[in-house]
Parts: sequence; C-alpha cells; structure tokens
Amino acid sequence: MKLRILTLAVAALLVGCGAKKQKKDAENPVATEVQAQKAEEVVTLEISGTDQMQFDKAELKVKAGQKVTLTFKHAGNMPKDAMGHNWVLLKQGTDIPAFAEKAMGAKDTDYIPESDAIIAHTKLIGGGETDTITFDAPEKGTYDYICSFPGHYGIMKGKFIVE
Ligand SMILES: [Cu+2]
Repeated sequence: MKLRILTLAVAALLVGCGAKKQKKDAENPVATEVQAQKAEEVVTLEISGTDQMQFDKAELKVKAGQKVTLTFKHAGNMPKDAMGHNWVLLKQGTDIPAFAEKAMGAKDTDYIPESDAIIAHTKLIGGGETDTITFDAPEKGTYDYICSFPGHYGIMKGKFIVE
C-alpha cells in the first residue's frame, strides 16, 4: 500500500513535470507568431546589379500593405559613369520605352526624370556601392522595375509583384 502511494506520487510528479514542459513549449509558438506578424508589416528585399548590366533578380514579391525596405547593391567594380545602376519602380501602365527616353535626358538628376510614373527609386550607384530605400507597397498587382541608366532598361528589368 505504501509503495503504491509512492508510485502514484512519482507518477503525479512526472505528469506535473510533463505539463510544465508542455506549457513552456507552448509559449514559443506564441512568440514566433508575434514575430511573424511583425515581419509581415515590414519586408526586407535585396537586389543587386552587376558589371554585366544585369539585375540578379527578375522578380520581387511583397504583400499589400507592407512597408518595403529594399537594399540595392552594385556587385561590380565599374564606376557610376560607365556602368551606373539604379532601381526604379514604375506605376502600372507606364510606357517604359518613353519613360527610359525621358530618363536618358535627365543626367543632372542621375537619370531620374521629372515624372509621376515613379513609385520609388534608389539613387544611381557605381561598383561596390549600396543604397537602401523604404516605401509602402502599392496596391495588389504586378509592376515593372527597371534601371534607368541610358541603354540599360531593355535588359535590366523585372517584375515587382504585390500579393
Ligand atoms: Cu543599370
């Protein structure tokens, strides 16, 4: 009888420990969920341009309502004058060749023309440089991004998808 009580006590202790451990484990998913919610408010993107006149990504995806922090890097070595790059996000329906032509004439402003077609843009950078910008994701849809340095937009382009 005494042994049985002891056994029960040990069992209870084990169950108690188990319950405590379970509770501790349950706390972590909650913390993770809170982190996930925070992560959804702000999204961090990275894209780079090269000396071969290319973006390393043809597509970037975000969610509607997110604040976007985009870091654009020039992964090459060439100077800004010869192989400068920027990242320009354009409104839907923009006539891209016409925009690029206008950009070509805007050397004084680093090929960012006076235009209401621009949603966001980085500065023009040369090899080894980086620029980070923050902007609000536009409404759901697919948008184009280009590099507006003269002659680059035909190759340096991609899709910015807002889900
Ligand atoms: Cu470029």
